[in-house]
Amino acid sequence: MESKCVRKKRHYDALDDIMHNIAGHAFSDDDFKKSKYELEVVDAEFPKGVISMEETLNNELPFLSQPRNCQWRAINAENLNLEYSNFYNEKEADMLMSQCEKEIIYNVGELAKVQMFGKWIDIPRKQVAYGDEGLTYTFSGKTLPARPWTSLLLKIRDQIYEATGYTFNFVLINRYKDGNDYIGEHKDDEKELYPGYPIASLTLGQLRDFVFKHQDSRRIKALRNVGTITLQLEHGSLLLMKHPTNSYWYHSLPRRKKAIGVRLNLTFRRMEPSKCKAA
Ligand SMILES: O=C(O)CCC(=O)C(=O)O
Ligand SMILES: [Mn+2]
Repeated sequence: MESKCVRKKRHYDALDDIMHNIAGHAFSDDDFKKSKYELEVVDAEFPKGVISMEETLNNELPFLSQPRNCQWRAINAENLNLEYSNFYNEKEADMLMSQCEKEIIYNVGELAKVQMFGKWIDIPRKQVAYGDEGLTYTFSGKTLPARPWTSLLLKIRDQIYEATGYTFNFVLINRYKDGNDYIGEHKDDEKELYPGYPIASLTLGQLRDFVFKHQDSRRIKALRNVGTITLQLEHGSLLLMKHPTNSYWYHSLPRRKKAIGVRLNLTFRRMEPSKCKAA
């Protein structure tokens, strides 16, 4: 009879195959719960001495353990307080992007819809949240549960901490398959966000316009004209959105038909666990 270890390893390999081959698509919530449960069981009983995901990352993406040597550029306007850096170089960003494309599992079904004008519609991009257990994120009538951190996401989060001193317990990931996918004007001002804490936004892939509009200048009958600020967020870049930006400025990633590549964006956030709604 097959030993318990061999059975566990076979099981682990099979899960690993699924995780890597479906390349970020189409897991249902049931699949997710099942695979999470099984991975936990397998991890807990897996024999010592077998190469772990952590070691694999250290071998394949060694730069994830090396201090960043990045220059920060301040971008300021009235109540707009941003810092920008080329956090990962092009080669590093390529490797990170391909690893994210292999392992990030996006929401499907009900979790991929939002309520607008009383109707449920598919969001115009793919989205998923990862983070500490029990954290959720509620926007446009939808509460997203955080999936458990992966080793990769934890390493990126920790590297941002090393470089900035900011600690995050949650990351929201958006995948824009091409320039038809977008995110509309909004502020990141949800109740569960820790008040006044920065949001760190890591971009991988296609260069796209990222537009800031002051709340007083949005409508046709705007109160006044505070100039729009358009940034082009580069592959591997990190944008720190600091207080009080999200109290005054809306941001968006508009449609750009000519942009043909995939863009991933990871916004690392600090949430207040007591303010998160149950999923
Ligand atoms: O894709 C981006 O750069 C930003 C995404 C964003 O604003 C959000 O998820 O709140
Ligand atoms: Mn946002």
